[in-house]
Amino acid sequence: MPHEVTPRVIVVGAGIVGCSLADELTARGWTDVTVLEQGPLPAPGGSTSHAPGLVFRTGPSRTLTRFAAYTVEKFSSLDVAGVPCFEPVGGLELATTPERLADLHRRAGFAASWGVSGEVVGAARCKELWPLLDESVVLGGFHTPGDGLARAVLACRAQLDRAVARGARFLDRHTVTGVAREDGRVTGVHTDRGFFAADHVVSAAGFWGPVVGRMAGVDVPLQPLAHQYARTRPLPELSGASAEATRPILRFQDADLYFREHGDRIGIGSYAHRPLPVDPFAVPPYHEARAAGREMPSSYPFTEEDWAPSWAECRRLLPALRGTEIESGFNGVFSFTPDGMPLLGESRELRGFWLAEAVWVTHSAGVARAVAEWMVDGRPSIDVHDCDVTRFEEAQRSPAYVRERGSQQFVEVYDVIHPLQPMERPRPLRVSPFYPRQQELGAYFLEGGGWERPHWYEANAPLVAGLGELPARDDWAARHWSPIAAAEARATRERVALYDMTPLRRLEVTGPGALDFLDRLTSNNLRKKPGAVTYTLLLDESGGIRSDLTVARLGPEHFQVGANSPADLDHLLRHAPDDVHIRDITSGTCCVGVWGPLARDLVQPLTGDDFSHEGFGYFRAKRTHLGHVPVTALRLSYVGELGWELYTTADLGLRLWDRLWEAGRDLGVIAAGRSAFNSLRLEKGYRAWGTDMTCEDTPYEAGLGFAVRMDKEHFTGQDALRARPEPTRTLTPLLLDDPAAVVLGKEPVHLDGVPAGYVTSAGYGYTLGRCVAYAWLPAGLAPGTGVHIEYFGEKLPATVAEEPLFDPGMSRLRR
Ligand code: FAD
Ligand code: THG
Repeated sequence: MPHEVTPRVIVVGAGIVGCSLADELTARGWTDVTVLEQGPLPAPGGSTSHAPGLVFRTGPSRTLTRFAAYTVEKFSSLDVAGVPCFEPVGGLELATTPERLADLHRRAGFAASWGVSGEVVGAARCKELWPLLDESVVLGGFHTPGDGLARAVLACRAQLDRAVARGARFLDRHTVTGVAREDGRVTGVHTDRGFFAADHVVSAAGFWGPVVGRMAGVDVPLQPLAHQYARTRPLPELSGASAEATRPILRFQDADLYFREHGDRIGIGSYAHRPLPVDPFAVPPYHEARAAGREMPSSYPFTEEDWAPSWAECRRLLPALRGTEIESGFNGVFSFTPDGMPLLGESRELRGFWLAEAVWVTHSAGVARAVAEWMVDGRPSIDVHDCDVTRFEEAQRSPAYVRERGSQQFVEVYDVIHPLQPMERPRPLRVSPFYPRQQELGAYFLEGGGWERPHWYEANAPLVAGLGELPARDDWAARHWSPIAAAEARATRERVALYDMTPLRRLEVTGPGALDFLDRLTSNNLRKKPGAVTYTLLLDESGGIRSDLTVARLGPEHFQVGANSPADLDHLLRHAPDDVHIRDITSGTCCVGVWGPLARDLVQPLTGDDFSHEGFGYFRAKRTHLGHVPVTALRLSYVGELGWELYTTADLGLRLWDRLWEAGRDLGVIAAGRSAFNSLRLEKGYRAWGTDMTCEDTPYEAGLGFAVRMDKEHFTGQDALRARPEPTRTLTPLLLDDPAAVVLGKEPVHLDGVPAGYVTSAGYGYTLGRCVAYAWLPAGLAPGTGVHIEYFGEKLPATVAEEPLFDPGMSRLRR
């Protein structure tokens, strides 16, 4: 039998991530795995070595919840000498304020959406679950019986043993000192004990990620911070405890604290203190840390002064602690990223160099499985785009940004975060050329991808009076919202509005091979004459939607691609042959959408070119001049109205804006923001990639089959689509029955009283007079079917609607 050669993999770091990854890789037949660890096994001194191991699965990210669910499932099946790697003691999150209690209902919604069982319970039940609580402090709790405690070091051991049994090697006391490369590919690593050749190197170095990254020339945008963890002396109330822990792991988010039992002691973690950033380049190696009297490199001396306020809160919640003191404590280091999510995936700068970093014990097994699948099969089996290391913009990778955002993530770890809540600093970071005008118009800015994005303009406040009665919103839905958005939506449908589309990613694809390349990579037919614009899908090999794009053919070998995340650029660059050139032109250019029934009346007088329907059809592109400004005009509209996206270089942007503004004055032109934009696109049924659909969904499931040409010669994902059976779930439009009701996204949808799916995006449809919600639901629900959307514990009736919800005859766009 021929000996099957599998790629040589080096994993740097034997924390929970490295150990899990070795297990998952070897389980998939990649058995040539060497894990190099600078410290001594089994507890080499990284974050895992002292992690208290609380595993709460629920949160706003579906991906993280699924990672965590797998960790629970996997660790539950592992033991070392009969000691299980997971204790399903349950989880309990407490509310001591009405706002938190409301938020627990929202979190219960996430749990239901992502398939975690849990319920919001009263104070008495909390007391029953945790008898040491002062019931009078507590308003309620969210109880998740399947959460619990991971024994992280044990789970390392168990997975290490399995990996070794399949052929993996674990070499401790080996410090990786360099990463070797040739022709843009990794070839191995240097260590203090020699060179190790490899086809793939995975950095699972935890908060040392930036150090290993620098060896490879790869940015690793994470900031290590210290976090306080302490144990009390034995409590008489817990004396005789035979088990390590029996009560649920406990969160007291209102005071930034969490708790677990250690036999008859209580362990307490705090995020209440000031951020304590640690320079990963300055962390001493294991033996030096020990020589300096520290337990391990990742644990720093306990700073009493930071603990004091937390200790008071602990004693308020658990009166039994008033009779005891802290026996031991430390400041333990782990990783924070600018958006709080892990860093996963292969570097484009250095092929074969992978990251699996900024990962909690909670998500470790799920992450390891996804990364192993990615390496072995070419892609993970679930959508991980919000963890993909390529997600950051250039402007989000500076050390200063990473430090500032990382620290802010620490501060906000347990905060109630509204889905629209922008980061506070550093702002403003990226602004479009129209920024001064937006400020003059009183823009209410939120932030996305580092960009300042107007959500509405106070200057439009007088228009609200003409709207008639608008339903009142609850406090939560009223955050980062204004009735002005309704007025802006109305003005767009009735007159004309300017939308700043500058943050929309633009890629220029040129060269002799450009057409073949884009045609092969995407699902629609691009073989059209210059001047055509095509809506098309970037699919992966299994037919899942990686992105949706507009491709404008500006010349025989010149295309402008309207894209979504930075991952799109990465994907195109990875696949481009030598005769194709790809440039991200987003930052050097700008875009304004001129949309509404009067858009033609506004634009036509500014140009000598024919902007009539006959002269400039729907989904056509033209290069022209508006006054002094050279523009590329694309006739399409994400808001579903007549008009154009007008692109020019950044230097001319302000001039363009001012010219349009002046020309539109007599037409009643307004500037309109993202809030109206989102409402209008939902009414039109236009999907937002990353929210409504991801690589887990086929075009047929997502209602985008019209953008797939199966009769094309060949494109990525085509074969898989042929093989994929009829959809069992589809992206389904819902209208809320009560004209005053609003949901915001991620809420569970109940069908016949049981959770059957979840809302992707939602927004009030001002033209329709109802809230529109898109949801993943079982396929084949007839329009008119009644469902319920759970919003803060309330079940709001909604009805399956027929698409498109607005202007089915396309009379507004094609004229
Ligand atoms: P690590 O465990 O740090 O492993 C990385 C390894 O890489 C280290 O062993 C290091 O020695 C090695 N390494 C680094 N550089 C090199 C090199 N150049 N050559 C060779 N080896 C190298 N998470 C939870 O889910 N629940 C919790 O309750 C929880 N509580 C926490 C409490 C505290 C006090 C702290 C500090 C963290 C807590 N965490 C918790 C976070 C969690 O511990 C970490 O996120 C997780 O352990 C990280 O695992 P890792 O494998 O990525 O990193
Ligand atoms: N403008 C441009 N590029 C983009 C977007 C954009 N790329 C990314 C993202 N947004 C893509 N999303 C859409 C979604 C819908 C439409 C355009 C871009 C759209 N669809 C019509 C429809 O579904 O009826 C037309 C489809 C067709 O004729 O094939 O307009 O906002 N430049």
